[in-house]
Amino acid sequence: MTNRIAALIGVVLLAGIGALPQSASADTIKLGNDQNTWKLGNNPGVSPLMVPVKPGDVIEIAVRGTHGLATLDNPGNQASPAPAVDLSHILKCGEDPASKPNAAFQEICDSRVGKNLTLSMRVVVLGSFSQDVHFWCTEHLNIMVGTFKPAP
Ligand SMILES: [Cu+2]
Repeated sequence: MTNRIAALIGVVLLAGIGALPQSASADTIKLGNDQNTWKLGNNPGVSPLMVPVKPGDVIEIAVRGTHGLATLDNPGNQASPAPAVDLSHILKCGEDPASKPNAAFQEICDSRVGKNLTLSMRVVVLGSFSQDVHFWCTEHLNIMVGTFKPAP
């Protein structure tokens, strides 16, 4: 316990003097929709939407209307080869990590009991995330697409 506290103090001190790179801090990435396009934070919606993320970041996906997110094997707006849903990129709640060795994201399984309910899902970016992962809307398919990209 003492070691953990000492390590924590060390991190705080390093952060205070700017020794830690910017990428050391995890961010919450808010992914939403603007009609039938994805949008990042308060920016206008575009398709395809590029979403820079890094390991440790939490992606919170909250939509208005009927939309959902599914990862793909190819860019969602690509003609050939046509994209297909490929959920091997995301470890869903309750799934055995061994069943998806290539997963770059993991769904966060937080209990909502006793909290205000929101129509959202959250995933955390895993340390294995190192290359583009494409996605589209489960309802609007190739007209509502995006890509999670390694943050520079
Ligand atoms: Cu949609």
